[in-house]
Amino acid sequence: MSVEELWNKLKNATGCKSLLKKHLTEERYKNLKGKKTAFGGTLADCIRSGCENLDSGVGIYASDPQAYTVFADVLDAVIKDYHKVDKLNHPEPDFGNIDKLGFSDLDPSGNFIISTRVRVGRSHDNYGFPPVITKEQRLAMEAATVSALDKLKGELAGTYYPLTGMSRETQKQLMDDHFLFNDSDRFLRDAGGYRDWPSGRGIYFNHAKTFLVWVNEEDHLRFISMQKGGNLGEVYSRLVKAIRAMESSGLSFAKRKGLGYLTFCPSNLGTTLRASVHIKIPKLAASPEFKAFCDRYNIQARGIHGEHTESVGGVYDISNKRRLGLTEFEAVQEMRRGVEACISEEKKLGKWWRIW
Ligand code: ADP
Ligand code: CIR
Repeated sequence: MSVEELWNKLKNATGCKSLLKKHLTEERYKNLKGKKTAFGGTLADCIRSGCENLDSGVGIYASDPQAYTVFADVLDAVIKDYHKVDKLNHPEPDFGNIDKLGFSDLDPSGNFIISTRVRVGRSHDNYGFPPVITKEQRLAMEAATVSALDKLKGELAGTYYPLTGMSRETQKQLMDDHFLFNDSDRFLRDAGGYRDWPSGRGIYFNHAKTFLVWVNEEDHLRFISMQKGGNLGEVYSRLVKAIRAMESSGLSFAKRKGLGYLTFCPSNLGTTLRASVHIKIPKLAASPEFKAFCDRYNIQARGIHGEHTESVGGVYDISNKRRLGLTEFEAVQEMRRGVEACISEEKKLGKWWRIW
């Protein structure tokens, strides 16, 4: 579809609640429709997914790092709305003191939290995002990444497994165990996320599968630390060490003053950090107050197979919703407070159920 067709579809949509629909006004559309980034990215590349999928929550992606400047008129409005900030003055990275975090296991009883995961996204400054990157560029970026990963030592040392050539059974097992990404997100597909699939994609993990790197999934890179149970302190500290090691391995990551680290989706900008638990909260989740509860703590509930999936057996993925306008340490603290509140509320509801 041409940019005009995409725009008309969005303009005429009724019941569409996306941030794209809200912020791409006629005036902004007219001003931006003819623009192009140095990577060749257009307004159509940014809005295609949100116009094809009118049930999008955000609805817009950045075609490449420069889109945040060229299409700032609409992207800035979406970013402020999603992250609930008035100004785009994201602070410099601050991971806190990992030797003195002040939190460790959020669920020593082991009754609620099944596993804990913290991830960040990183982009290479000199490559476009999925709508514009070529197969050759993606392969070159994969090679540069793998040579940096090869330098990791100690607990972080591991092996890179390209998706090309990986058996379907191995892929399925890694996905079922929540380690590997899949290729079935229609929002990402329509944004160009699966072009030339599986070429240039892959996963790196250490022996214990507690540190993983996704290459060329939604973002150029995703660094992930995860383990069973609720020890957020261990998971977060491992991730911070990994980020520092990757930064000193010669890779340079896209970052802008006021926006923080750049990612494909504006919902991930800033810290790019999503700290999550898989947690058993069947009673709280069934309560009519659950949505308001999540909003109050700035947390987001997802199903257990990732975004846009359903919960299974009352187990939810609970994470910090905001990633921009606060430091990495503050984002993790926001998630910690939300998870502690979930546990305490679930316990309270459990008591009431027993009395009745
Ligand atoms: P992200 O945007 O953080 O990459 P997704 O929602 O796409 O997250 O999920 C990616 C994968 O990570 C999915 O398989 C999901 O089940 C898994 N995952 C997320 N949080 C946890 C967690 N706390 N424990 C185990 N797996 C998790
Ligand atoms: C949406 O707008 O609902 C999708 N494009 C997803 C937005 C946030 N998620 C993401 O980046 N993975």
